[in-house]
Amino acid sequence: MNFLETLTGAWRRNNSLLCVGLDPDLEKIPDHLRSLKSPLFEFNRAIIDLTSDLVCAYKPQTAFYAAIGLERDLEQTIAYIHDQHRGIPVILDAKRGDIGSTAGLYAQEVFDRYKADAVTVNPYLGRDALDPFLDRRDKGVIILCRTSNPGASDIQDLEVKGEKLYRVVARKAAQEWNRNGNVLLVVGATYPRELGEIRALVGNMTFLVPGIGAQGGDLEKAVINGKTQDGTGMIINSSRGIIYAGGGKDFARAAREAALRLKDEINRYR
Ligand code: OMP
Repeated sequence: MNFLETLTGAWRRNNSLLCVGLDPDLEKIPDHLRSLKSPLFEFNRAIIDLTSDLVCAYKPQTAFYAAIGLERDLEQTIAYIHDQHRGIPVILDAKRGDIGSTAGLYAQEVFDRYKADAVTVNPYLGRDALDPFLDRRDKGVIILCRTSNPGASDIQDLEVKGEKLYRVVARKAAQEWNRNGNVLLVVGATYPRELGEIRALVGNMTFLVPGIGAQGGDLEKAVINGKTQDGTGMIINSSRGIIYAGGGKDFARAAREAALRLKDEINRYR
C-alpha cells in the first residue's frame, strides 16, 4: 500500500483526521524517563500505545532527536509504530530541500534509514530538488505551501506575475509535481482563509495542517475551509498540545484524553 492508501485506511478505521506530533524535548519529559537509555523513545512509546486508536498518523520532527544525538530514539520510534501499530503512517518532518545529488541522500535518509512513509520538503530549490522524493511512488511528499508561522507572509505573500507565491506553489504542486499522485501540501491552521483558497485551487489534494493548540490556530475555521467534500483531505497535527497535556507519571493518559478531545472536536466540524 502506498502512503495515501495507508492514510485513507487510518482515517476510516479510527474515524480521525488527527496527527500526533512526536516532538519530545528532554527538558520537558517527565523526570522518571530522563535517566533511561532511550528516553525519547520511551516517552513516545507510552503516548503511541495510548493514542494509536485515535489518530490517522504520527509526525516526529527530526530536530528534536538529531539536536541531542538521539537519532536512535527516532529510528526506534518509527520501527515501533510500524511493528506494533500497523496501518498508522509515519510522517518524518524534516523539511528537506537541496540540489539533486544531495536531495538523493536526504531521500535515502528519510525513506531507507528511518523508513518514514512521508516527508515534509521545502520547494524553494524547485523541481529537480524535489525529484528524488517525488520518484518514490509509495511515499508521501508534503510540500511547504502556506506555513503556520507569523513570518510566513515575508516570502509566501510575494507576488509573482500578480499572484502570491504560495498560490504558485500550490498550483505547481497540483499540476506539475504530482505526476505520481504522491504530493500533499502543508497549510497552517493559523491561516484559515488561505486554507479555503488553496483548497479551491488544488481539488482533493491532502493537506498537512499544523498550528492547532500551542500556535493558536482556529480549528473550526480550518476544518470548514480545508476539508474535502467527503469530510477528509486533512492531517491535522498537534504536538505540544497533546504530548505535554500532563507532566507527571500519568503523562500518556493525559495525552490520550487531550487527543480524544481534539479528535472529537475536529469531527464536529467535518
Ligand atoms: P505544535 O505547535 O507543538 O503543535 O508543533 C507543530 C509542529 O508542526 C512542529 O513539529 C513544527 O515543526 C511543525 N510545523 C509547523 O508548526 N508549521 C508549519 O508550517 C509546518 C510544520 C510541519 O511541517 O510539520
